[in-house]
Amino acid sequence: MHAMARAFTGILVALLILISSPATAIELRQIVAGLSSPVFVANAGDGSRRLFVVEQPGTIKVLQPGASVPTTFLDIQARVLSSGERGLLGLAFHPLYGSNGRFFVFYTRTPDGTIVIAEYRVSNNPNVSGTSETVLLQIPHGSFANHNGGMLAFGPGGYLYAGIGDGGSGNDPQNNAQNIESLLGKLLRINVDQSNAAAGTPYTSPTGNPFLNAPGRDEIFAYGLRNPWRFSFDRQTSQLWIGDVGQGAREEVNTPVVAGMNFGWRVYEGFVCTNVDTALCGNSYTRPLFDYAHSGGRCSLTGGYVYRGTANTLPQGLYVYGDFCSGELFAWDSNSQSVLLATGRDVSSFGEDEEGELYVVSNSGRISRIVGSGCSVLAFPSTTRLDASAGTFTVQVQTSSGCAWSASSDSPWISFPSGTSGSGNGTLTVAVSKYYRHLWARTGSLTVGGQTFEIVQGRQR
Ligand SMILES: [Ca+2]
Ligand SMILES: [Ca+2]
Repeated sequence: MHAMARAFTGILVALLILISSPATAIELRQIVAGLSSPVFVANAGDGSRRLFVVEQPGTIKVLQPGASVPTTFLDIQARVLSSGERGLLGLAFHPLYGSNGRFFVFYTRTPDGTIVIAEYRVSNNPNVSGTSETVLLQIPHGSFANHNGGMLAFGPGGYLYAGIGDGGSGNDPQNNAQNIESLLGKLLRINVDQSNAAAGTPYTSPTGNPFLNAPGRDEIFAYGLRNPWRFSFDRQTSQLWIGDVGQGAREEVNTPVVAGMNFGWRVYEGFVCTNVDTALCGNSYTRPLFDYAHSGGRCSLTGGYVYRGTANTLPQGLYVYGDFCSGELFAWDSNSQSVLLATGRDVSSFGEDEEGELYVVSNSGRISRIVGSGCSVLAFPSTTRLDASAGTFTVQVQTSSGCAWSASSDSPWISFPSGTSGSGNGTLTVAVSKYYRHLWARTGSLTVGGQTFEIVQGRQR
């Protein structure tokens, strides 16, 4: 037995697995309930501090600051084909909405499921929209009901971006996402402040779009996407974050996004080759920033926002996103994923108010604001593996408003050579002693700022 243990010594690796338990740093404060399949919430950026809720069957509701009962802003149910992944899916207010009253919607139309991106204008009543529409884009999507995409947002330069799904079914059977003559499976970018008389469109495709004056559709900004349901721009840096919903294995987040990037679907799902086009697996597609697997009930990523709120509910610069199936809210801190909160809800979308505070949309009818629960402290592992049986690693601690934090452990083999407490953002050094009975793994726990991590050291059996 000892001989066998020695034989293993040369290849033994001390595995460190950090599993964050639901953090207690945030909680959800319900602001409105009883909605009909809400899929998005947005602000108009006009200083009114109102929130606008998109209901999938085809209405937009407006909620006054502090109110709990919304009123109807726009009702286009008669135009919308809604069921499953279809419906009224997206809304974006023009950057100058406060003066020009222009806003844009994304829906699947009745009766054929064609994707429509259309412009509306507010009426003389600021809480009621006009009902006439100007159609900008119509993208046939009649073959399958799923993977419509649905996000609209204005980005740098005042251009409108739209996320379009691959056309549906499994494995993108028409290979739309890699076809630059199709608008399916793409991120589009258009200028809605100019029309193109020659092309007969009420918009132009901006300089810098990769296929302008070249083969490929002029509206395309990036491609190789499966179902970019939600994307957002960091309101401080303008960096674009795309949440691309995966198929049966991997959910992925793509950032930063530069014109002409090909994110690899249907050849790649996350970092994994799908083997749908095995010969193409060696091509150099743009890899995601990160992906995660379908485990623990996770199955569909809901892209979110980089937190820049004025209330310091969360650390500045944290990317907050979720999973529709598991109901978890996650944070990405630039190198790892942490569970912020297990909500148990069907998280269909996130949204931002004018102050940059974040909201969680539950498809079953509620919208809640993410609020701080006392001091907000988050801890992120900077590594998940140690290659020695004794060693140190660091945990990055981020806090709101300089909150104090402390760390502890339940195991004598876990120690803190640089101390167990701090205030504000900082680094916690954790040491683990050599584990001699390394045919077996041992488990301890580490608590930092109220979050508990499980540490497993030694061989996994
Ligand atoms: Ca072209
Ligand atoms: Ca990809």
